[in-house]
Amino acid sequence: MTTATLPTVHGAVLQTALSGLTVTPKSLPPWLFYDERGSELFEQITALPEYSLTRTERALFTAHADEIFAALQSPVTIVELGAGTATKTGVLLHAAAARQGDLLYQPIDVSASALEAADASLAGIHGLRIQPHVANYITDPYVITRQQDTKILALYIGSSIGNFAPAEASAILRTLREHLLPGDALLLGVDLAPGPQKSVATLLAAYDDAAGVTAAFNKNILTRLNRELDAGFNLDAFAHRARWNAAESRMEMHLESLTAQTVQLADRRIAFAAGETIHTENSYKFSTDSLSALLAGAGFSTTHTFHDSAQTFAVTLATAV
Ligand code: AVJ
Repeated sequence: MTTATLPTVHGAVLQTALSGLTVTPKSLPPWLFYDERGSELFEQITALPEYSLTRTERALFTAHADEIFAALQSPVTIVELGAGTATKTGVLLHAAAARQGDLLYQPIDVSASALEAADASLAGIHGLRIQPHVANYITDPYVITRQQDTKILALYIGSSIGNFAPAEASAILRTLREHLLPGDALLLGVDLAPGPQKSVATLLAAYDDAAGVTAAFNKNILTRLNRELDAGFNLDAFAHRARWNAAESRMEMHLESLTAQTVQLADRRIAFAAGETIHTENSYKFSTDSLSALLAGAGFSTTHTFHDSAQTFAVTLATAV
């Protein structure tokens, strides 16, 4: 693994922050959440009572792993977009390695340290060979190793795709599809929209938990800009806000300026009106129909959809056509 990309990160953060904060409405992209502290806070979010996505997806993997690999009818090599520390992936890797004796796993992530943690935590799986790839799967070209007589199963799980607007989500899947051949597969995990058994209130609580971990996660973006760019954000002058946007079927996170204030950022002074927000995240919520349409538009056809009984989360297996 290489850390050669690190020196450019500072420049990217500055450029991203300036371009997001010098326009109206203000926004910062969610990738800025995931510095070391932010990644730690996200891990804490996944264990919160209000945030069921991670637990539900893991339970779906546990319940259906054998069915998933049986449906593929062939040995596979597993590729994962945005693998991170791959904590949930272990369930799937275990099942696949047990079926086929040996398994090549190709996690792709922008964070070399996360991939090192993945490597360490998966070391116990018998027959597993890990080939990590440090890359940003959105902006960088990436490579998938194809083994003889083996299908590729791509994983894009954790509702990661939910952070992207429909056009971008579709582009991510189309780029992935270009790496695949007909008969290869995609396993996509997405959070579902509110419905008869999933209230908007439940969703709001998942993004504004009682312990304040999500608030800390959101505000950490300002801490990061203070540290890395020597910006002058006063954390007490901003509040965490979570909103359900029904028209767009998405949760939104914002940081609301509690007063009129100006904040120094590099050579710019950024003015905030009282009540003005920085939009930091969209988290799109899907229906089975919107999901199938997204997949079909990118060259995949849905073969199996697994969800929990309350229909809060879905894991979809799709074939490249
Ligand atoms: C990692 C993008 C799936 O959108 O639910 C958790 C990130 N944001 N709490 C999500 C997140 C607020 C998470 N994803």
